[in-house]
Amino acid sequence: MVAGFAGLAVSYCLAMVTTIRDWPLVAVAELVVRLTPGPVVERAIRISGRHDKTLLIVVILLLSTAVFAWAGRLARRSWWLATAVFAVLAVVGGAAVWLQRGATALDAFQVAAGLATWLVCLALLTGPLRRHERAPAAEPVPVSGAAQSDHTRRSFLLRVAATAAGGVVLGVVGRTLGRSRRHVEETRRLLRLPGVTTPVAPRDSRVDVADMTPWMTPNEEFYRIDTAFVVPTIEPDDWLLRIHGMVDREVVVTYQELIDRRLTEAWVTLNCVSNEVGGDLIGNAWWSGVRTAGLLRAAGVRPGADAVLQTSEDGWTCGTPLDVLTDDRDAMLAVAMNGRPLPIDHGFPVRTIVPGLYGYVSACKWVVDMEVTRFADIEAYWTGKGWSELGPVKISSRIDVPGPGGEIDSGGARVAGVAWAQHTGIEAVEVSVDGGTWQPAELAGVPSTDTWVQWVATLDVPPGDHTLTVRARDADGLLQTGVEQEVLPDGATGWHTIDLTAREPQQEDG
Ligand SMILES: Nc1nc2c(c(=O)[nH]1)N[C@H]1C(S)=C(S)[C@@H](COP(=O)(O)O)O[C@H]1N2
Ligand SMILES: [Mo]
Repeated sequence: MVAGFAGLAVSYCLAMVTTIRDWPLVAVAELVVRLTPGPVVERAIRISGRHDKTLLIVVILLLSTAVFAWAGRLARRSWWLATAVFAVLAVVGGAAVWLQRGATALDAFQVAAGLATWLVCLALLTGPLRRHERAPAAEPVPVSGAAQSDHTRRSFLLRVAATAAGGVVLGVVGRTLGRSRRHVEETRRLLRLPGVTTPVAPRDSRVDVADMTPWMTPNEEFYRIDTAFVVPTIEPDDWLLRIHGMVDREVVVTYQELIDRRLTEAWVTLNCVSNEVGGDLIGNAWWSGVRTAGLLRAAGVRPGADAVLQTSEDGWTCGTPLDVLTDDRDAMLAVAMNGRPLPIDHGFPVRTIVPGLYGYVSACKWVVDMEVTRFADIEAYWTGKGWSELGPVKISSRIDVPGPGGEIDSGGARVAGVAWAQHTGIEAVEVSVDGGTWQPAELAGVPSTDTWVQWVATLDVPPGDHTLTVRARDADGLLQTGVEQEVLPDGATGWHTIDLTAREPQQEDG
């Protein structure tokens, strides 16, 4: 039973901390309600009154307890039988979670972690007991039988107490953190930000190719990278940004003061320095925020400074060149992403966005502190781990359609992808089949040089297996290098190449 509760506690804590949904046990309760015929549900509600849901959860908890106890007894005979019982419970929980609206892999992970806890705790708790029971009574034992039995009992009770205490602690932690996350999520949902507009992607920004990546990345699909196990949950009313260091006067801004300033809105493509060639750690969004240039001007930057050390509420830091925060680009303290207040995972309530730089040197989420300083005097989170101090993005291009190993029609198929060189812009994209001559691709439109651009090319290839390679040229005339370099220390280089198979086009019937 204790092992069972520990597993429930783990899945509860994970659900509370990582999502705003309820935990797997409630998912099971919802599934039960859904599978129960309507009249029965109505009757149950009439009998139990407003407490129907609580009652159902209590019943499920009691039933689970009975099953846990039963599994424990089975474990006495065979460890595998007990494992099977827990596995069945996990499958039920997993199915219930999976059938919820918008379930993700994260929800499945809670169930998996719960199952793992069940098995580990069961092994830890019953192992010594089973060994003890199995020891033939007649066999001479080094210590007297009674002492041995005493020892086993004591260590069993200690393990039970430790496991139970761990479960209780996890429950309390999950409840506390979960409550603040849920509260912040509520505030965020109700937040109305005057001046934040709904994104309208430029009409010519998309190439007309089936299954092509959307030009605007929806918030839910935007890649996420951070070092936070538990993301900071900050109420806008509690948020403060301090700008200090090599400035004439320290500036402290509240959230209200920030959004009362003039808002800037721009399409900016953000990508991670850890993005491999052909990788998907990149997204394009409509950001609304306040330009950092004005705020830094208000603070009065002293001569000699060349960097801003940004610190997140959770202590993560990045060093950003001062000039990119003060020149005429749309470097901003963003409060909205794609027309909605920033998602918590993407930095709510305020994060920095700087066109032209990788995220690790610029895009501080949950930003609360900006210290104007000198690169020579600081070491930021990733630069302390071997990553480059400066992180301008590199010219890159990617093939999206077809996917690797995909199929196209021989003799005239459209292939497509994206290319980016933020704040410089892409001038041309070229493709090559089987290492042959480079042929120009057609580019879709862009609102500025700060976003990726979609490209499309028509291939005329004979049936069979081929490779397709893409490369881009930026607006300064610089050609994307084919030299392959890994992501460390300042971003991968090399041309994206995929294998594909060309087939005879299917003859249309009639
Ligand atoms: N507070 C905080 N901000 C952070 C990071 C982090 O670990 N913590 N990671 C950075 C990195 S490496 C990237 S690529 C971007 C990713 O932003 P996203 O998760 O909104 O896509 O955030 C940056 N900002
Ligand atoms: Mo990153």
